[in-house]
Amino acid sequence: MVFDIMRRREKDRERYGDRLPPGQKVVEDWPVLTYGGVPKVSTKDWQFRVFGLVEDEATFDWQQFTALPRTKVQTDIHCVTTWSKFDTNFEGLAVTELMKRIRVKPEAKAVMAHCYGGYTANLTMEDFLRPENLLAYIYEGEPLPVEHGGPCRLFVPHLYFWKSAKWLNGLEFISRDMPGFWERYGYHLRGDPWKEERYS
Ligand SMILES: Nc1nc2c(c(=O)[nH]1)N[C@H]1C(S)=C(S)[C@@H](COP(=O)(O)O)O[C@H]1N2
Ligand SMILES: [Mo]
Repeated sequence: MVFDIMRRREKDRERYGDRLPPGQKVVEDWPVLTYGGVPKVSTKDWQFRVFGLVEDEATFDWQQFTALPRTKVQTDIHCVTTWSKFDTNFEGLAVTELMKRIRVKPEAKAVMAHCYGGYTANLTMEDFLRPENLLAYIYEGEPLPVEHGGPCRLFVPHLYFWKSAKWLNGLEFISRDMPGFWERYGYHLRGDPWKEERYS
């Protein structure tokens, strides 16, 4: 019931204090939220492409990609559908490490994440370049489960989790911030959970 849910959120807020963004409740499980089907891509066929406003386009296969340095991040995640999950452990290629290996043109102001299956999500350069952001392929020490975006997903934990595009297969550098898939359907262009930037 709506009233129960609201009371639970209030309680969680009291219990977890400033760690829980407004309007969120804490879950122990990890819900799956996917629009449409789950694309099944083996690591043998997987490709990741960097394109748009870059000096040289680049494509990585799984072997090349996973040979790059690996970073571990432990942090909380927040979904716009009001669940938050504390202390998740993700590993993968840090965005900051990827950026050492590509040359982005100065006019690039934003990034569009592209996925197997056609999903997209936009980020400003500032939101993209944060040190905790990953191209994640390990969760709790195991390969990222396919329903959660395996082989590889974007991981941008300071924004609502719809920005963490699953089944990532490309990053496109663009000259201005533009709406991705959910943003075109009324989700906020940025999605900061602390400001409750849920819908626009
Ligand atoms: N490719 C793709 N990525 C996606 C989605 C999707 O439908 N397709 N859903 C987004 C939404 S709305 C959320 S809340 C999170 C959910 O991730 P999870 O299923 O691993 O919890 O993935 C995001 N990334
Ligand atoms: Mo979501």
